[in-house]
Amino acid sequence: QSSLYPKDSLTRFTRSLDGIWNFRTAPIDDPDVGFREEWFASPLSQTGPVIPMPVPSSFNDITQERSLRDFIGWAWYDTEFYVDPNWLSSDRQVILRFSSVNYAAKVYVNGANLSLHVGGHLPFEVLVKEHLVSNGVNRLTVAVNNTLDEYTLPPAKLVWKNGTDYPKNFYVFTPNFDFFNYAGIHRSVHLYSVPSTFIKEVKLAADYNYENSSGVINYKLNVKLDESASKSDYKVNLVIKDAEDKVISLYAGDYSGSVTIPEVNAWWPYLMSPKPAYLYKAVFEISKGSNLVDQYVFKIGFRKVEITEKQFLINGKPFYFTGFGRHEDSNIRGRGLDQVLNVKDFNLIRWIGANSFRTSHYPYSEEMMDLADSQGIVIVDECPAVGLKSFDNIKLNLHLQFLTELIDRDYHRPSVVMWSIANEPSSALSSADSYFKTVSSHVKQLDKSRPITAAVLVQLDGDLMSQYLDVIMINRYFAWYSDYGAIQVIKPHLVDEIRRWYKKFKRPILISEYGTEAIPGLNTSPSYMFSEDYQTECLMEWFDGFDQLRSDGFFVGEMIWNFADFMTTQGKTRVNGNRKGIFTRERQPKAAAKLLRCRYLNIHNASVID
Ligand code: E9O
Repeated sequence: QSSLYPKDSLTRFTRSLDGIWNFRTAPIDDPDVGFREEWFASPLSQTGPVIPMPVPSSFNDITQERSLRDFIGWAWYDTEFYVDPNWLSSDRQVILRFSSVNYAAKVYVNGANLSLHVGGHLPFEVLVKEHLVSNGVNRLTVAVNNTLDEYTLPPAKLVWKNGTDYPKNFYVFTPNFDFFNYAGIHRSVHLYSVPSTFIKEVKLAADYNYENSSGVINYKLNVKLDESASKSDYKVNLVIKDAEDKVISLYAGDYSGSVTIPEVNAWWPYLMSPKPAYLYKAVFEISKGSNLVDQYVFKIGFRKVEITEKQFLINGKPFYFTGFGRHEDSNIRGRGLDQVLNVKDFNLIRWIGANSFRTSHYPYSEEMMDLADSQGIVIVDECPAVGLKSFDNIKLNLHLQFLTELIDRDYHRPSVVMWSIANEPSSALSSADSYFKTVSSHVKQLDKSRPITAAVLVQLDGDLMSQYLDVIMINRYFAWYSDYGAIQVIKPHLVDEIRRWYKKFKRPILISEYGTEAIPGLNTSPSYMFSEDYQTECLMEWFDGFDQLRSDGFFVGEMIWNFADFMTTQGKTRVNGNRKGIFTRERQPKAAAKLLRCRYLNIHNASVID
């Protein structure tokens, strides 16, 4: 169940439970011991030895233990906190919210089991007031399971090796994807206080009409009513304020409605306007008589996304994606939320002239999405459907559920221009046809305003997914995963193949992955794979090819793989991770960064002088 991000307002008060929690893992050969011995019934430190564990963070890289880095199974966390007695009064509710726990989580408050949640990247919350006390300390226990298998999304393979030539309890864990399966409480944990009748969800869209510069807000409130209350007791107000906090519209309406504002500043992407990312505030209020009951404030941007047979349009103007595939990944923290890193990354994105990125291969933090909204960085919002090598109903149901939760969470965001429903599935299998038909019509039903896309890897002849996409994204690695060292194949392969895709499907196409690995400081002439020279020389060929395709008129963007080096599962092609970054994992530029910067800024007619 998705939810509004916890924010303070006149009626809401939030507190973070982030900090250093206690932590221990269940032994590999007795994964369920924590449930059997009820580790949630007392402080975790009384059940056995615990170590300090930061929240939010992945747990994998915090200690010096290989066994914890590679751990699979149940990991236990707990923390203690006090609650303001006013929070427990009869006209209030208290909500506990997790923004991301990878992969499955069981939540206990003062020993009571309140929630089991599945899915590693989307928020969930529970009402907790009746389990809290104000005359003593409260304990929050979370059991996290990071096991991925054929029944999870993303999927993986877990194989136990029982031969006498293997040590006891030896397993091989092989995800169907290369990025490291970081795990733990990855984003913030909030406790927040709301009135007992409160705004639970808002479906909110701000559309821009570029013919006459007007804006239209459509909304639908889902209000959780106090037991004794009825819907008609309440009035709904919507106040729109501009960036200077001036009220520009007051609307007394219903639980759903539509408001037109005759003249608005549009939300424009970075580099597409001297005044990008203009945000308004939409203040939702419910009141009873003259009493304000609840208030929630959104930031919104008016913009319109459209596609033609050839073009991707934002506010009626052709948009060309200059961007990246990315990861939430950094040293020590793994996939843990890090606001310092997020702000730095956005500065790098702007410095290099990127206007967009894809949230490969899972939903990113709401904090990151806020930065995209406020800085005009366009987002292709991807769900965690990576590594689909077979299709069945268990996967399909998870896939639909995660897409519903993602769209609930991000629907109001101006930065989000497309939903990406998968990355590199085995879309040539005959079972892929009905599978993607169902997924795509599910998304269409939830959002009619945004195109659907996905990243395709299979060949044109076999692919059964693209027919259900509005925009086709293609991942290609000429002269990297094939034709090693043969830089000269890149341009002809690219131009020939992409033209054939367009001829068949007649819809906008972009390259969502291409690139090579490069070890910074490794320089070779003539160029040789893994050197910075090889990466830059390949890029020049790709760029030439992109320019040829651009002149055809249907090619709408280039997203390089990857923004930065990132950690992977160990393997013979991985030298301390995937090194296809334009930046290192520490966010320093490789040689290719300057080249890419000149290209991106030139495309947008922006100055390359710092
Ligand atoms: C998905 C991404 O998460 N695409 C992969 C990226 C990579 O660098 C990975 O990090 O490995 C590329 C898949 C390309 C497979 C090509 C195989 C072709 C053999 C001839």
